[in-house]
This record gives sequence, structure tokens and C-alpha cells, in this order.
Amino acid sequence: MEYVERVLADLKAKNPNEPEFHQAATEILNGLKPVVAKHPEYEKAALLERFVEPERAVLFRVPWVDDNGTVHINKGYRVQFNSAIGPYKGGLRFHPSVNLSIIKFLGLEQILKNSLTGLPIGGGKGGSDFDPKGKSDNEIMRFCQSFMTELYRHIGQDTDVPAGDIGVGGREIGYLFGQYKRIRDEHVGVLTGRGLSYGGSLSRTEATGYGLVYMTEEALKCRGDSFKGKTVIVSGSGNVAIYATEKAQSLGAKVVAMYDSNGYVYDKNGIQIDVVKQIKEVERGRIKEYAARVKGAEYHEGCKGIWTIKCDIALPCATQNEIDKESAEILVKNGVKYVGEGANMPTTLEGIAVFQKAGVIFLPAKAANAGGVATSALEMAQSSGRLFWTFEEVDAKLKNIMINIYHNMDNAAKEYGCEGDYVAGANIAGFLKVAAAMMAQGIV
Ligand code: NDP
Ligand code: 2IT
Repeated sequence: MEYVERVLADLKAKNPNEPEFHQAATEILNGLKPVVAKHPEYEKAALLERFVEPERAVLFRVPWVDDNGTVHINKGYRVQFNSAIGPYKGGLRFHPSVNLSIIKFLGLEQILKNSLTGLPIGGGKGGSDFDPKGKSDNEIMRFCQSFMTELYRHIGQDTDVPAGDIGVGGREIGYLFGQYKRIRDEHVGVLTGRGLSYGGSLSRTEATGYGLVYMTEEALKCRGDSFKGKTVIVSGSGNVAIYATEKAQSLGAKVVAMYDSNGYVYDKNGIQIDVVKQIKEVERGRIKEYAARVKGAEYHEGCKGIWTIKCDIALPCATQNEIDKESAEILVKNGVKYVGEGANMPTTLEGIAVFQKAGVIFLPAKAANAGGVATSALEMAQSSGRLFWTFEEVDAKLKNIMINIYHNMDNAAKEYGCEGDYVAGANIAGFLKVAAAMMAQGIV
């Protein structure tokens, strides 16, 4: 059996019941076929087998007590996937769907994403099946303190630096950091996405969404086009979705729809992002509220319908597998020209095939949403150097990084005979640096 097929078959046999991990590994390894053909030494060093096996996976119990005195137990995870090019780096996700398969898919993706940023960060991911929805601030705090009471022994500013993801934002990072500092007695850059008063970086909050739009803007520019006058759909209404919408609209686009896990809002006049920020960031409410507050806006129960709205550009910014084959076909039929993935793995493998066959410019997650973690690495640099850069400085660096990633994946695709296939291009460009580092460091 051919090398990639053999590694994939082995991975599925050894890691059954991990469909998201299989999906991410399939997408990545298929893209790497031309690389391993050119580098037979990789197979001799079992490089792919090592690449898909986490260096370490920590599973732990997170006990906590709710406001009524009831005891709850959640599962905690930290998968330290690859440290060849730098300390493990990647977010923590708090969502009831979290399991080992999801954390491993996110961790595997993170290795290549972090490599693409050009900064010295390895790949990791963690989280819990804890559901922050409907919990009081005190419950969130107690949960975060319990989570960190185990996690602290596995992380460190030069070892593993977690950050936010779904369900983990500024509030949670604050509680996690407070508990780490209390246990270790160290005020260091062990988490990113920190508040500005205790070591955070300007522009980290905006970075993932802004970065997604900067990359999409570059893809448009290279084709003599721009965001001006474009109709855009952004799914989700969390951190990534809000700042993708804000930046796309500032460049002249009209974002007409957003959703949360209950349903979507359609505003033909263009989403008023300040209203969404008030509902989501301040009140922690539901997107349904938007239609009650903004004249002319409609609310529809359920998420899938959002992809039936006609648009030029789709920016999925919520979660994995939100665009399946059927939704991709409807988007194509309605004339979508660009898809930029803000979320991690938001398009199924079948959905990607539909977009690519139709000639849609498809910007894959590990490249398109790398602005968040890139800015986390800039936060780490500021922490280590005891520096504080202005918003404009960080934002300019972010934009530069996103433009570089776009051209690196475009060039890698050309060089390896798959021009325009950015899925393969991103996998190849990200992998080459990790592979070189792993080869140089021996069999470890
Ligand atoms: P948030 O928790 O801020 O927002 C998540 C949004 O997605 C919410 O609107 C949420 O709705 C929605 N959502 C989550 N799960 C589902 C679901 N199963 N069906 C429908 N909607 C859902 O998270 P982020 O904005 O930080 O993350 C969004 C995506 O971007 C994730 O895939 C994450 O991995 C990725 N990402 C995040 C980065 C960051 O810096 N934050 C960096 C790179 C990627 P509801 O409130 O109803 O749950
Ligand atoms: O998926 C991701 O890249 C993130 N959730 C951000 C990770 C980070 O370390 O900033």
C-alpha cells in the first residue's frame, strides 16, 4: 500500500470512533502525497506516523460545585501534539460536544496552522465538555479554577501556552490565569488572550476575524477585485464572526446574515455589528434578539438555512462541519465566488470537493484563521520582552502575516503541481517546516 494510504488506514484502526480526527488527518495527509513522493527519506524515518501521534495527551477530572451546592464532574483534556518548532500552542474549548476526537483534530490542524504563521510555536489543543451557557460568573470562575488546578502542572510559558476557543474568551482566560499565578507564583505569559491590564496584547480580540478578512482581501486583490459592494454571509456570532463582520463591512462589504446554534438572522440592509456586540459580548444573549431590535431584520430557527441566502463570499466562523455537501451545492448554485474558513474545519470533505470543482476560491481554515494564534505569538513576544506594542503595530504585523501565508500556500501549491488548490498548498507549506525540524531532531 502507498505510504499515505498505509498511515491513514493504520490511524483509523488504532483510533476508532474518532471521526473528526480521521477527517482532519485525511485532508492533511492527502495533501502531502506530492511531498512524501519527493522526500523518500520521510518514510524511512516514519515521519508521518510520528506526525499523527500526539507527543502527549492528558485527560483529567474537573470537579466543581454549582451555585445550589450540587457537585458536577466534567472531563478535561490537553493534547500536546507537536513541539518540533516551538512550545505547544493552541486554544481551550469549553463546549458539551468536546471529546478526544475533536481535541485531536483541532490539535493536528494547529501544528500546521502555527507553522504557517512563520512564528516559533508548536501545536496543541485542550478543553472540556463543560457547557458555559447559562452559568453564573461564580460558577464559571469555580470551574476555571478547578480546571487549572490540574492543568497548571502540564503547561508553562516555554512548554505549552493555551488560549481561547469556543466558550473560552477574556473572562475565562482571566480566571484561568489568576489560578495559575496563584499556584505557581509566576506572572508569566502562560496563557494568551489575556486582558490588557495583565499582559495581554492589543488586537488579539480582533485578530482571528480581521486576519480572515485580510487574507480574503488579498485573494480578491490578486484577482483584481475587492470586498467593496460584495454580499457576505458570516456564520456564528462569537469572537471570530463578530470581528470578521466588522472588518469586512469596513472594507465596503455588506454582511447580511449571522447565526448562533439556535437560528440565524437575515438583515438585507447589512448587519449592525454594534447591536450584535451588545447582545453577544455584553448581555451574553441570543442572536434572535437582533431581529427584535433592528427594523427589517428576520429571524429563522435552525442554522442550515443561512447557506441558502445568496452571497458572493461565505465566511463560516462557528464550528466544524457546518457546511456539508448539500449546503456547498446551494452556495455554488447561488453564485458564491470565495469561501474563507474562520472556524476550524467548517466544511466537510465532500463540501470542499464541491467548491473546488466549481472553481470557488477556497481558503482553508489552517491558513485563513491563523491570525488569532499568530497574534497570540505576538502577545508571547511582548510578554517575554516586557514590551507593549500599539494596536496599529500589532495589526500591521497581523496583516503582513496573513498576506505572507496566502502567498506561501499559493506558491507551495504551484511548486507541487496543484495550482489553485489551497487545501493542499496550506498543508504542504505548513508541513515542510515541521518536517525539517523533526528530521533535524532525530527519532523523538
Ligand atoms: P465563540 O465561543 O466566541 O463563538 C462560537 C460561535 O459559534 C457562537 O455563535 C456559537 O453559538 C456558534 N456555534 C458553536 N457551536 C455551534 C454549533 N454546533 N452549531 C451552530 N453554531 C455553533 O468561539 P470563537 O468565535 O472563538 O470560535 C469560532 C470558531 O473559530 C471555532 O471553530 C474556533 O475553533 C475557531 N477559531 C477561533 C479562534 C480564536 O482566536 N477565538 C482562532 C482560530 C479559530 P452558540 O452561542 O449558540 O453556541
Ligand atoms: O484555533 C485556534 O487557532 C485558536 N483557537 C487560537 C489559539 C491560540 O493559541 O491563540
